[in-house]
Amino acid sequence: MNSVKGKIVCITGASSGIGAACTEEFARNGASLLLLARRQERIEATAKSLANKYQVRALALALDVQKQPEVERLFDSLPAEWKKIDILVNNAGLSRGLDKLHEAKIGDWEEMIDTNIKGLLYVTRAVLPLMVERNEGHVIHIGSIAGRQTYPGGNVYCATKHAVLGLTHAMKMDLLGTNVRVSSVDPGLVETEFSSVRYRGNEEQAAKAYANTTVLQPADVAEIVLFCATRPPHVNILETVVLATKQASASMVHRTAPA
Ligand code: NDP
Ligand code: 8X3
Repeated sequence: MNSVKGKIVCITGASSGIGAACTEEFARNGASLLLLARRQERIEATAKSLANKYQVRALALALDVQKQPEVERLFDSLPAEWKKIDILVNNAGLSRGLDKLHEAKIGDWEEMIDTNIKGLLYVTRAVLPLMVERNEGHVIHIGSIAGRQTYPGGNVYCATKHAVLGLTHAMKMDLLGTNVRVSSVDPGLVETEFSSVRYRGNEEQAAKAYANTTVLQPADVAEIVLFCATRPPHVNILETVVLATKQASASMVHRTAPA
């Protein structure tokens, strides 16, 4: 096992769901954590609590990954002791709506593309050059089963996650000859705020995604992210698909009663 103790791990979207679970998992294993998200109070509280609980270093900084100049400024102005990022977890992402393509709101597309593709690229572009220069590091994307299949109304969200998988493969080629690793961890349904965000706070609608079945929990995904990060340096897990036992594909979920 390649320990993450003392390594600097930067997690985008650390304020909720999978990102928050990754934060806890890496802290439990002794990493130093750079937490990024827009909801600063949340990540500040998490940073404080993890620092106390696991005696690790944790820094929380507000960031909207859609804003390229802000992304660049944040990484440029990191304190010296935080600049050497060993592991970047590109987790920040969202979906908006499940409208048919010909009925969807353009603004929803912009938000998903700007966050899930462009945001991921902005952060990666800011962090990766130093990894390449140091000839070490690991970028882990949180993709999705939606990056391999589609489902009704998933159109643009699925396209953004297909892009993430494509970028993973492209980066692997660009990084060939360096020791920098890249992985995509692609889960199916995970119980987080994702559905609430998709339905803009309609909790009744959101709950249906996870009703009458057993889906993955954020910690299930975080364990896999840690597993990828802790392989020996010569091992690069490129892709991982993880589904709940009760999910067979992006659109097939076994439920005990109609949701
Ligand atoms: P959550 O809604 O619980 O978490 C999403 C996180 O992304 C939040 O911390 C949010 O922070 C952050 N985020 C969203 N937009 C931005 C932005 N513009 N700038 C910075 N941070 C942002 O959902 P999940 O934990 O489920 O989602 C995490 C990732 O997992 C996403 O990429 C999602 O596509 C993917 N995924 C989710 C699955 C699921 O079923 N839940 C399955 C497969 C993949 P804040 O709002 O504070 O900025
Ligand atoms: C999130 C899970 O099934 O809504 O990527 O696409 S799903």
